[in-house]
Amino acid sequence: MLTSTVNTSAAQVVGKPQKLLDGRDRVTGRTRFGGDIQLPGLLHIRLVLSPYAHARLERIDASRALQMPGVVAVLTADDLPPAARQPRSRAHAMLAHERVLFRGQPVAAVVAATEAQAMDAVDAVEVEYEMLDAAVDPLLAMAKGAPLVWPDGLPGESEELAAHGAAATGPAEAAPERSNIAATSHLTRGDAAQGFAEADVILERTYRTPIVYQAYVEPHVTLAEPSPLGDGLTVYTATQSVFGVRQTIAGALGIPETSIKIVPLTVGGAFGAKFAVFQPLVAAVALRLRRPVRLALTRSEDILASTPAPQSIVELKMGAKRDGRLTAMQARMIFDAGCFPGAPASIAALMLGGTYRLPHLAIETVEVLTHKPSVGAYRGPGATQSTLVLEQHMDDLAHQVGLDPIEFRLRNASDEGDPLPNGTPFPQIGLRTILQRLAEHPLWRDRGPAGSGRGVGVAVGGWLGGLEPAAAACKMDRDGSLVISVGSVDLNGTNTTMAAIAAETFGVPIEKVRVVTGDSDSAPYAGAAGGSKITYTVGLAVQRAAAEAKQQVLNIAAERLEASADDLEIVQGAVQVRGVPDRKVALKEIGEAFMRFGGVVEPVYGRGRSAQLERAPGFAGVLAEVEVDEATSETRVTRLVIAQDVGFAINPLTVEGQMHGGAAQGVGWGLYERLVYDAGGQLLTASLMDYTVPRAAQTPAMEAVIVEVPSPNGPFGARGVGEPPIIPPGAAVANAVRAATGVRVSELPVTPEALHRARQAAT
Ligand code: SMO
Repeated sequence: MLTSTVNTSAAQVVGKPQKLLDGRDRVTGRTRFGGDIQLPGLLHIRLVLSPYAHARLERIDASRALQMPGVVAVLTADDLPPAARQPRSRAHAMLAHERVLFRGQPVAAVVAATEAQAMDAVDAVEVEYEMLDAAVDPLLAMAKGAPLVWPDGLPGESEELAAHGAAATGPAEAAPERSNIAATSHLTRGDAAQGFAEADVILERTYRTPIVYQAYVEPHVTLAEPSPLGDGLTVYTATQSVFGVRQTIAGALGIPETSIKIVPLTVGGAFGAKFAVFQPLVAAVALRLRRPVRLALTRSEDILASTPAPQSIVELKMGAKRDGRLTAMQARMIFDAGCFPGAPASIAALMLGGTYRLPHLAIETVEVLTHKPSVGAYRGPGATQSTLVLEQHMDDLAHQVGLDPIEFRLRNASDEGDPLPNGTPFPQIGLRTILQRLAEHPLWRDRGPAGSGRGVGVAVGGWLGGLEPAAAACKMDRDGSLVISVGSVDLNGTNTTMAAIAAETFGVPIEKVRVVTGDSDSAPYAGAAGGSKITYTVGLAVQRAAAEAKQQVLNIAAERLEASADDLEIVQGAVQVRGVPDRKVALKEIGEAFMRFGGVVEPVYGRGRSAQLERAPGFAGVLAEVEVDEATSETRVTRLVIAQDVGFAINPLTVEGQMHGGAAQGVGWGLYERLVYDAGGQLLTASLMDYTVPRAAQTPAMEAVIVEVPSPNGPFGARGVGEPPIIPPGAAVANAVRAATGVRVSELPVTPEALHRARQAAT
């Protein structure tokens, strides 16, 4: 068994800043994306999107569209596999059937020779709708008598249950009343009432967090091409999840997974939104027409029809003693899931009740369906919403008990062994270390008195970290260089991290390592690039693969050098006897020995596998300094410090990049970003003119403080780093606004209008 942690102080490659392997191609525009790919005979799909949030589809008349130049087909749900007409999930609901469930839902797919021809023909498709009342606001959607999103039963209910339901529950009157509540959960510990009785201070408030668009640079894009022979197809797609998207397409189309080959494309940003959404539709169209097709959404289509992060409404009550110890939490978290279930309620509950020690807690989560797009993941899903709320509350509680906000957090912060709300104890975590580092930082220490339009806020939050088995391969080439094969998509520099791990483990410079993300047929298994798990899981497999390849090389050299493999080391492209540098054999020589006709040495091909059993949670903390304009109530973040426990920074350059990018998005949560629907379910923010993603001028000067509390299981002690940095900044900014103005805006984002109103109400 290989141990995963090594003495990193002697490391040559890991822990040193490494430029991205594909950085030059990216910045010079040579990288090819899905929109650049050409296939012979490629047709283009454009979608007819529903103008209404809820309506009956009365008639779709494509006759005029079909006569337009270049148009090959106009397809509706009736032309697609049965899953489209009884969808269990958003990805299965390829085109609307009988009813539309949200503004922007795809209703028909127009296929034409060029994109422009398809776009013109979209306008010629005549759709008759009968408008229906829509459930848009989640609280109204929960009320009795609200229009139901699924009047005939929730999707995702097992077919077996539906088929046997009536018999099992007796007469129809006894069946539970239909509602838009898709799921509820309860997590309790101790007795919350007793906890509040023991409290000296109790704070109760309702918070709201917005619907947020993931705002990746590249809108969704997928191509599909039927196999020239047989029933299969190849799908080229910008996805986070090679094997997951294959499974989803197979399920939606009712064909075997093994008849589908997924070729993952370079992803122009994803942040959780690019698992499987439109791929089944594109695959179904390609198979139906037996022609290669592409669907590339425009920005507005992407905002309207993709899967944003859910809105939350959180009723939160917490109690504390005068000495600063928390006594109890009671919370009700309502997530608006849109038209299909899938909100991250359980992660949210775990972080809401797990970040601090709470002797008594009672957390209820409610997932509500509405006539809006079904929600998807967004970097730190659930944990971000929880932290936005919890950390505002903690700040005000600190004021009420009269403690420094960091000191108050330190008195309650969870540590190794403390239980999450589900009873699972935390492994070793860096939360307390981060709080200490923030407390010592000059931005906090010298922050001066609050008020006068300038303030500094603090917040911390964490991510539990994903797990999934993974395999990897490491082969040596003729010249002694290495090729690493992985099945994970490189969203954020992980392939460069894999190269560093392999180079360090094998003993070659990073320039001697290439990393290939294969297609679903050729790549070793890996989970989706999500959950901050690629370095932690695939990285361990790569480390083991490189170690095995190295052992093979040493064994080959041992015979040639008539030495024990244990006495050999790889130095400057050669295997040499330790301490006897002139007794050596070049890696090239070994490569030549097996890559030739009649060779007698087995090829160097190392394999590594991992199945991590324990999570490696990653915490981050933020100090944000803001200035609030006295006249306009506009908030500007002037400085931001982010400290993050990354376990071990295998590539500090990409780790810092993750911290900067996540923090910028976190500022978006706090101050700018919000998809706004009107009462009828019309989206009012369907362009980047109306939806504010922080621009450079709105992104503060940042300082990244890398904290390294090694994880026992990650390669070189690494933890996942992707999600944590987006989690605390929004609350830190809101707390800074509170410090600057004395006013708490409990509904995010803190817009100038909201802050102005809150200030007026406070005077
Ligand atoms: S939100 Mo994710 O894809 O880790």
